[in-house]
Amino acid sequence: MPLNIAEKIIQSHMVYGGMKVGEPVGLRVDEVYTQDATGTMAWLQFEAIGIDTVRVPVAVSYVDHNMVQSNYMNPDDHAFLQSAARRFGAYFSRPGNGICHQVNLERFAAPGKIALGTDSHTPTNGGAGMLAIGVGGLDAAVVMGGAPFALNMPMVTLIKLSGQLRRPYVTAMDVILEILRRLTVKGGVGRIFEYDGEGVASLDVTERATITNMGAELGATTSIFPSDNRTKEFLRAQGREGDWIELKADDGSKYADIIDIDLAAVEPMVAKPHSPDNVVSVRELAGTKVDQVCIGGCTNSSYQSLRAVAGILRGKTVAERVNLLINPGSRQVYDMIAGDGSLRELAAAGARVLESSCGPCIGMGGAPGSGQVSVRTFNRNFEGRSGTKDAKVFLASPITCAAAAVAGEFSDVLNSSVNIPTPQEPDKYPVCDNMIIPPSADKGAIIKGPNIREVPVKSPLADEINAEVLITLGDNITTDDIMPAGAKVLPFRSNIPAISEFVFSNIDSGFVKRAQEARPHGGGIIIGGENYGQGSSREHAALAPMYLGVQAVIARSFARIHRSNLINFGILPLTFEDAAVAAKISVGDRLIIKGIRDSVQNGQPCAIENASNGLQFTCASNLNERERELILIGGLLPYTKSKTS
Ligand code: MIC
Ligand code: SF4
Repeated sequence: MPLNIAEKIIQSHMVYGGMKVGEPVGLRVDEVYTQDATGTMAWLQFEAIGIDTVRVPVAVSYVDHNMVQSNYMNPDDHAFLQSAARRFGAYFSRPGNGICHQVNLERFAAPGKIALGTDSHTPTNGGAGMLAIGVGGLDAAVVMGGAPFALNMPMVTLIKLSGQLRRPYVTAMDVILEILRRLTVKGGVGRIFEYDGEGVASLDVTERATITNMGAELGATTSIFPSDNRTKEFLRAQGREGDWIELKADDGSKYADIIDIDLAAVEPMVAKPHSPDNVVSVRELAGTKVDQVCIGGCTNSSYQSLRAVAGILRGKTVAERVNLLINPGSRQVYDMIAGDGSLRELAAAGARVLESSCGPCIGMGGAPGSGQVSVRTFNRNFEGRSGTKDAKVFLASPITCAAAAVAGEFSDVLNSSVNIPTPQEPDKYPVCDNMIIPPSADKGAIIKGPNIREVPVKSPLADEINAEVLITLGDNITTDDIMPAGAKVLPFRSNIPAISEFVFSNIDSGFVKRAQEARPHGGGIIIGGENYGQGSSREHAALAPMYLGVQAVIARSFARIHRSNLINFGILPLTFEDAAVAAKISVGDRLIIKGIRDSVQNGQPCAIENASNGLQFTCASNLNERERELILIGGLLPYTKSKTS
C-alpha cells in the first residue's frame, strides 16, 4: 500500500496498534528532549518512576526558558537539571546554548526519526523531516523510562505548495500565518500536516522549520516536510550528512484532505491581538504606530532571518518611539551574526541584543508598556502573555518587524522601497558543541534546591464526584489562561503548591480561593468551551488544578496535549453530549456524577445532575482503554509504577 511520509515513519516505529485514524498506536521513540520550564517536573517524574538510566537512544535536557535568575530558584533549577542529566544519561545543553527547538534542529534532528519534546513547538524539527511531537513532562518521562509513546492516530492532511515566495519581502512566517488565517487555531486538532509540492524545494530547512514550528498554533499533532536535497545540504552544513535519508510520499499515497497554497500569492501577513489566527495582510495595518519590536524566539531566529534584519537596519537608527529587542535562537546563530558583522549593524542601529533564550516570548523580560503595540516574530500573542495585560501584541515576519522598527509603524513592505539582502543558506555552519555536555559514566548526585518539591499524586478515581463548579469559560481557553507563565510565575515551575496559587489568575482572581474552599467538600469542576487548553504543553495547567482539587473538566472539545495532561494527572476530561446545557451551569453550582468508575470502565456516557437547578445531562468520556486505566488509578505516575513494580 502506498504510504505518505507520516505513515512511513509511524509504521517503521510501531510497537502496537495500527494506522486507523483515531485508534491508539504505540511508537518507539528515537529522541526525547526537555526544556527547563517543563523539564524539572519531567525529570522529577523520571526519578519517581525509579529507573536508573534513560532508555531512549538520545535524551537532551535544554535550558532556555527561564534564564533571568532574579533569585536562587532559577539557578537551582538549572543545577538540578544538569545533575539529573548526568545521573540519568542525558545530554545537557547549557544555558546560553540556545532555544531547544533551534538547537535541536541544528544538532540532533534527523529525517525519518521520531522525537518527543516537552514543549508544544517540538514540531520545529519537522522542517528536517523528523516526526516531532510536543508532549507533557510525564509522557516524556514515561517514554524515557522505556515505554512506547501512546498516541491516537491522527488524520494526515497534505499541504501542497506551488510557486515561489516573493523574496525577500515574503517569508515562511507569512506562509504559516496565511495557513492560520484559513484554518484557525483549532483547524489542526487531530491532524498531521504534511507538506509537498514543487514549492517545497524552494524553501531551506530553517524556513520549513518556521512553518512546522507554528503548526502548533493550528492545534496540529505535528507538521512535517519531506527530506530532500535541501535537507541533505543543511545536514552537511551542520557536519551531520550521515543523519540524512531521503523521505518522500509514495506515488498514490492517500491524505484525509488537501490544501493548496500558491507561495507566489502569499503576502506579508500579521496576526492581530490576541490570537495567532486573527490574521490580516500587513497592508491593512500600514501606518499603525508600533512601540516595541521583538525579533527571535524559536519561530524566526535562524541566521538567515537575522542577517536580513541586520540588512534592513544597516546604517539606520531604530525609530525614536520603538524599543527593539533581539534574541538570536542559538549560540551558533549568535556566533554567525557576530562573525559576519551583523551584530555590529544591529547594535549600531540601537537594537538591544539579548541572550539566546525564549526571553520576551514567554514574558521573561521585555514586557511592553501599558497599552503599547508590540510586534513580534514569535508564535503566540495570547492576551497577557507578554507580561502586560493591556498590551496589543502582533505577530509578523522578521522583515515586517525590522521595517516597523525603523519606521515606527507598520508599512506595506511588499510595495515599499525597503532594501533587504536575500541571505543565502550557509554552505557550512560553525559547529561547536562545547555547550552540550554529553552523557557520562560518572553519574554524580542529584542536586535539589529548596524550591524543588516532590510531584503531587492523585488518589484513584472515586465512585462519585460531587463537586462545585469553579469557573465557566468560552472557547479556545489557552494554557496561558489556565496557568500563566512570565517572570513572576515561571520560577515556581518546580513547586506545585506555590505555582497553584496562580491558576487562572490572569482571568479570574477569585478562582484559587474558590478552589481551596471547595477542596475539602468534594473539590471542583471546570466548564470549558471548544478547544479547551490550546497552546503550550505545560502540564502545570493540569497538575496545579489537580493539586487544587479539580476533579473534572467538562468542555465542548479539548486540545490534544492538554487533554493528555489532564488524563495523566487523573482529571477526567468530559465532553458535553448536548453543548446547549453549558448555559444552564453557573459558578457555585454542585454537579453530581454517580457510578463514575463504572461509566468510565465501560465507556458509557456519564450521567450528571446539577443539584443546584435539577438539570440532568450526559457527557462522554471518549477514553481509550489505556486512558481509562490511567483515570481509574489516578494518573500516569501511579499507572507506570503499578506496571514497573
Ligand atoms: C510556550 O511557548 O508557551 C512554552 C513556554 O514554550 C510552552 C512550554 C512551557 O510552558 O514551559 C510550550 O510551548 O509548550
Ligand atoms: Fe520559547 Fe517562545 Fe518558542 Fe515557547 S514559543 S519555546 S517560549 S521561544
